[in-house]
Amino acid sequence: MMRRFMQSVSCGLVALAPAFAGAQGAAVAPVVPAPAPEIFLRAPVTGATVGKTFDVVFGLRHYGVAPAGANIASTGHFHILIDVEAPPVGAVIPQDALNLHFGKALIETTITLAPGKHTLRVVLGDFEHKVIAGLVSKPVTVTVK
Ligand SMILES: [Cu+2]
Repeated sequence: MMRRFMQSVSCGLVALAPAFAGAQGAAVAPVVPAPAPEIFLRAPVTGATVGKTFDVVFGLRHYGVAPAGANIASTGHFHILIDVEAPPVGAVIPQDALNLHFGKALIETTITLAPGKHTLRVVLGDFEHKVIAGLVSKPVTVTVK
């Protein structure tokens, strides 16, 4: 029961918490909303100049990583979008040379791009590769030499 309660809080369904505590007659502690999840690139940073083959390190706060196909609440897997906008929330992320999936729950990788300026976005997709609300990074512009 406690586990369910904790999951509810972490999912942001905080309205359940006071009712739960009240049902047991316990004092109701102030409910702190779950922090908003955040996605970003740890590397490269925007404005960086990188070689044709370079490391990409994903960043994620207040959310979890799980393999594609694993339907686990508040988790997803990373995608790198290269020179394309993210699909709308809930849309399936295409799978092609510009939309890379990391369905084995990787948190870092190495990619190779043609020389020139490129814009990278990291997007968390759910177990069905659908864009999760709030989990599209800011664009990161890099120069590949
Ligand atoms: Cu995917």
